[in-house]
Amino acid sequence: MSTITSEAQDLLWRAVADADESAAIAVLYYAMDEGLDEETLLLDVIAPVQERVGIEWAADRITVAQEHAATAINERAMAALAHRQSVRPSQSAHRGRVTVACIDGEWHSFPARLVSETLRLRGWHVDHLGAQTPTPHLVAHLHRTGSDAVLLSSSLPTRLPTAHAAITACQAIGVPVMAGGRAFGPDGRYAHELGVDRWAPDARTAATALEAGLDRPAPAAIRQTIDDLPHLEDQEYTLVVQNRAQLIKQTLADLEDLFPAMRTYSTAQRDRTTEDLAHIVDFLATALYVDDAELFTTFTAWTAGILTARHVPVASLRLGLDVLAGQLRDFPRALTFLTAATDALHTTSDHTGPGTTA
Ligand code: B12
Repeated sequence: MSTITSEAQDLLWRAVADADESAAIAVLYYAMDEGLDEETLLLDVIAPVQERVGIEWAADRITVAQEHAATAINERAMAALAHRQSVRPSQSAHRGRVTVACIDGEWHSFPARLVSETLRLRGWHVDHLGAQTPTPHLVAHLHRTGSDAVLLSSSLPTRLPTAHAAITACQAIGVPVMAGGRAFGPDGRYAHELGVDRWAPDARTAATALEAGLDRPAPAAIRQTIDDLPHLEDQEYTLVVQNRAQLIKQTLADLEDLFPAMRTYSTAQRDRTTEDLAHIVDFLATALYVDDAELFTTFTAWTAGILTARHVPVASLRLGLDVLAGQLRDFPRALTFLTAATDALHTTSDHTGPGTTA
């Protein structure tokens, strides 16, 4: 990395951490005048700074409000870059038309925006649909515009079942699907499992793959979920999703029986504990959907890190998993995943009861 790139990263980080939009834009314009091109600024300056925002939040070194402010400024910074220079002839949309969208329920539009802006710079006409695009509207858009390809972005693994429906719906009308974002796993394993035409780890690789061309799938009847994921036949995923509310309620009640001190929790603490349990159930359901224990174990390890940074005992998470396992005695796959996650968490000796991050 050049000195100017790392300097720009450092200065941009300080500007967004101080919620200083003018300083942020000034850093980027200065770096541009010093010769950094827009793609480098997007992917080697703004993107790493945005990742750092997540790391600092996870470590409890910045607040949620600071994270929101920093993200909002980085979004404006991307727009400022896009509109500073008039499009050069080499950058005009000569390659074709593509659509970039986030899966329904997915609010992380920033990564998708990075992909869109990169493709625009590389000469594509991009329809950027942004966060949580409902699948029927996405399909209607593809029909109307005749997009050459659709690029689907997702950051949260819990959106994978919805992503699967979107992928099959787009392919059924003959539009090739490229997927990307953290939800699909570091090696894109979930994207491949869900039958995408292409997965790419980052915006540059996505652009190169599009330039090489994607084959159009033959329009066909929508594939049934079970065709891609035969393990769903055991109904564990469906039953966990159908009984989600009851599972959360019962786990909370069981925890209160085990730890009467929980009955004195404030409303905020109780809401937070319910939210944490809901995340656990949602990630467990998603692991069942893709039949991958690692998806759940990665999530519980991440949660343990978040709790530790906030001085909440990890024993509370182990306890939640134990109580949930008690309710899922007749679900062999779910039990295997819960056991794997519990084993992976470090054994802690404290038994102070379920904590919350509130
Ligand atoms: C900003 C942010 C938010 C913002 C999003 C605002 C916005 N406009 O995007 C808000 C506040 C809305 C948010 C909400 C939540 N967030 Co959030 N968020 C982040 C954060 C800090 C940055 C995301 C980002 O922009 N990253 C920067 C880019 C550069 O990274 P990237 O995703 O890797 O993108 C590259 C590639 O993946 C790829 N790519 C991406 N999309 C695509 C698509 C295609 C087709 C291709 C080919 C490639 C590709 O190219 C990109 C560029 O090269 C991350 C932490 C992080 N480190 O990423 C958490 C993070 C993703 N969020 C997280 C969580 C938990 C949440 C919430 C559940 C929090 C809550 N309790 O409510 C909600 C969920 C909301 C929802 N339903 O979607 C967790 C997820 C953890 C997990 N186990 O899954 C993370 C990882 C935070 C953390 N460190 O723990 N979040």
